[in-house]
Amino acid sequence: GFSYPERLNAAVELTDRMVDKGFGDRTALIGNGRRRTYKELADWTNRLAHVLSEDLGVRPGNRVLIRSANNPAMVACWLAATKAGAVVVNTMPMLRAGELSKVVDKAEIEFALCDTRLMEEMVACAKTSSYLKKVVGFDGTSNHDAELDRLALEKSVQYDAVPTGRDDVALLGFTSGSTGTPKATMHFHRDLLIIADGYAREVLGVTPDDVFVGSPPLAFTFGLGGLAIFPLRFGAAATLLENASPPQMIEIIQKYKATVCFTAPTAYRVMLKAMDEGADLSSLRAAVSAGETLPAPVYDAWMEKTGKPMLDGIGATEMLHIFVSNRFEDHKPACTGKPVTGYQVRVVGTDGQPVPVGEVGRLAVRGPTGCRYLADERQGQYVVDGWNITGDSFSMSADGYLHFAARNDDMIISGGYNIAGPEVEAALLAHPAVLECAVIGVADEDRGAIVEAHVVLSEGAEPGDELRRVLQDHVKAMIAPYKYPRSVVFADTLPKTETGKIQRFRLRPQA
Ligand code: 3SK
Repeated sequence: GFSYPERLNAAVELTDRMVDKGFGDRTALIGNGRRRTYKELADWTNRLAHVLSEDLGVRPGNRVLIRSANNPAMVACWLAATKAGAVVVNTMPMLRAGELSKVVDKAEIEFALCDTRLMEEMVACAKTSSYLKKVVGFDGTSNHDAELDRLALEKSVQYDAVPTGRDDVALLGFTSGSTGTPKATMHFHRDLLIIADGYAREVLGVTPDDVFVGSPPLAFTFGLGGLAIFPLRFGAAATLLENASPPQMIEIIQKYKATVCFTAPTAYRVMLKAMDEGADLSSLRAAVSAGETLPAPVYDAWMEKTGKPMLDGIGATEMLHIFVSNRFEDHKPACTGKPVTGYQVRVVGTDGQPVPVGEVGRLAVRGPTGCRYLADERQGQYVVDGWNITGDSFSMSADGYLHFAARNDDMIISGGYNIAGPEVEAALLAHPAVLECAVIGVADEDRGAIVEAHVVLSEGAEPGDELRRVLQDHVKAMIAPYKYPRSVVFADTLPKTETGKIQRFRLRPQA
């Protein structure tokens, strides 16, 4: 197990403690054209923490919202608020006032730290909120040209961080949920370190020489772990991109010789293509894929081109980070791997009991992190007898490997058959004409539902009836023919969340 002192402030461990351990002169963060050492980051966050405690009046346990794109200033604000004992809610820059209000109301947020470039919607939210007391701007470009930065410059670089308990709440991870009513999971100070000391140490073997890059927003726990907590816990460097498109990530990988990448399969497909055109990504030693299931062709192509496995993993905001993963020394295509040390998993039926080996059921997990929803009756559905029941269907092989089947709401029942939409997607993606696709079930009088594929074509492929038939035959040849998409819709783009997950529900006719 993991053991931490009773008094633990995770932000201190990631900054001042790293300086004490001798990492002061090493690079911690790179972003917006600047590089910060661990000493600079410790000083910066201490100054900011003074402002929060003394000028704004943030008290331990107060909730503080941070609104920003991925940049060093956002990391500094998160660490500073954590040092001040606040409970932080990181939010994505694209949220509108109405969405921010839902978050503010749910978490009863009193303080907001907002990149001045994103102030408009924050102010609109504050106008209607009965909870928000103060909104303060910071300069996301790190020129220290905003109120929070100006106040911080006056402060000491020494700060006595609030001696929080290891089981005090440090972070609220928000998920929108399929109904649109946001849910917030409470995570403790120790949880923030467990994901590093578990997954990042055991699976990735992070060292101080690593340089991280990636696309998930810091507002999403996948990004906060992968692009802030993991590098900072081990004295490594994180590069932060405000708009992490694949071309930008490629540029950063080449410029800083990045070694660990966190992103989703779609971005890796673009990187594979770029490698064909001469991009040099040879510095990467770890390519982590999560958020969407990793199609076997992407895994195969990466393996062939780099000689290294792409590490597919599954996590959940409710669990904080990845709890099942492939390993460098143990990996397979179309397989999510085995539980990360400390976690146990089982595949259960609707009665909550384990299903036979090889059968599809809901993935249940328990371990050192877990779901504690803030004031939400859905807690009783998510955690049953100590098991966290995730939203995904998996099967488990006799030797304990987990294989993704579908998100629970992506199972299609057609003509009496259970068809996992992602399996049809994986077959379609194996065809060179298909760049991206999403498979849904649409109502059908005869069959109850039919499989419908929404397909974005690769450059040069011609949409039309001929290609439609080619793709249908291709699927029939790859998997059981009854699974083929009876309807194929050609699309320019697919609806996605800001974190890159395809929103299949938005393709469904009733949406
Ligand atoms: O797969 C996910 O959705 C996820 C969520 C939170 C943290 C990490 C991951 C991979």
